[in-house]
Amino acid sequence: MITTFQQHIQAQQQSISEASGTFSYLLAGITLATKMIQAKIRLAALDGAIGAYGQTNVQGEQQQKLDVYANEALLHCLGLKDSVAALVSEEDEEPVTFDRAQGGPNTGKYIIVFDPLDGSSNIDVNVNVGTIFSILRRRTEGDLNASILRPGHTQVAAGYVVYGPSTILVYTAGNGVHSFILDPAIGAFVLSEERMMMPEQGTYYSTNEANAATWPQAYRDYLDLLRSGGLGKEYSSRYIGSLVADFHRTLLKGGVFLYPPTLKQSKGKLRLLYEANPLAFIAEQAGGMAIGHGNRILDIEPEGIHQRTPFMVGSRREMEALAEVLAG
Ligand code: P6P
Repeated sequence: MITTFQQHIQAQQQSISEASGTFSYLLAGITLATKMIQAKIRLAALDGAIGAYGQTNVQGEQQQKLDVYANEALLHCLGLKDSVAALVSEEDEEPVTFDRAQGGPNTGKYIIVFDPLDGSSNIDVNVNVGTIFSILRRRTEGDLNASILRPGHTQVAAGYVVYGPSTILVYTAGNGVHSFILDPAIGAFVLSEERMMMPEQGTYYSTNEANAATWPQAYRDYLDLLRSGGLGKEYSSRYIGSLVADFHRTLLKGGVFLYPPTLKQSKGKLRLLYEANPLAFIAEQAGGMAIGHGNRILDIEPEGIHQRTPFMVGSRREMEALAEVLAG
C-alpha cells in the first residue's frame, strides 16, 4: 500500500521534534504550492505562460512569467498559515511578514526560505526546473532577521521539488533523506525511497567549464585530477545548468557539482540561504559533503538574505579530494 508525504511526516512524528501538527500543516502548504506550480509548468507552453514577465527581480534578473506565478503560489499557500512568521523568497527584496487578521502579534514559529522556481530561464527549452525550500525556527529573542540570518546547520528541514518527466519531492528534517513522486491520479506525493544515500564516489563532474579560465587555479587543478584518473575513476561531464536537476543527479548517481568563484562572481553565483544551505543539508544527510571555497556550507554565518556563495557539493570521495586541493 502507498505511503503519502503527509503520512510519512506523521509516522515520523516521534523522531522529528518539529513534526507537530503545525509543522506537518506547514509542509502541506509547500506541497500544495508545488502541485500548483507543476500543473502550471505542464501547460505553460500551450497557454502562453512561457517567457519573460517584463520585470527584473531583486537579483537584477529578467523574471519569467512562471517565476512570478511560482512565487505567488508559495506566498499564498504559506501566508495563510498562522505558524508562519515570515517568508523569504529569491523574488522578493525583503522578507514577507503577515499582520494577522485579528491584529494580534505575529506568533508564527517558522520562517520558510525558498527559491520558487530555480533554473526558470531553461523553461523555454523544456529543461527541468525546481523549487527549493528551507525551514527555520523563529528564535524568541532578537528581531526576525536574527532568526533568518543563521547558519545552515540550524535548519529544521529542507527540500526541493524537481519538475521533470516525474515531479519528485526530496526532503529531510535531519532524520535521513526521503523522496516522493507526485501521483497525478490521486494528487499526492507518494513515498519512493527512504534514507537515500549518495554513492561514496561517482563518475560525473558537473560545472560550467566556460568559467574555468577565471576560477582560482586550485579548481582547474582539481578538474585535471578528475580527468586524469587521479581518483581511480573515469569521469564524464554533465551540466544541465539547472541547479536542482544537477543536484538531483549528483544525489542519485554521486560525483561532484561545482560552482567556484569566477571573475564576474567572485563570491560565487548561487545563493546561500535558499540554494546552497537546503541542498547542503540534504547532501550531508545523505552522506555527502558541501563546501563553499573550503569552508563547510552549513557553518557559514549569513550576512544578507540574498548573499551568494561558491558552492561545491557531492560524494565524500570527490569532496574530500577537493578539500585537500583547496587546502593546498
Ligand atoms: P550558469 C539558474 O539560473 C541558476 O541559478 C542555477 O539553477 C544554475 O545552477 C546556475 O544558475 C547556472 O549558472 O552561470 O552556469 O548559467
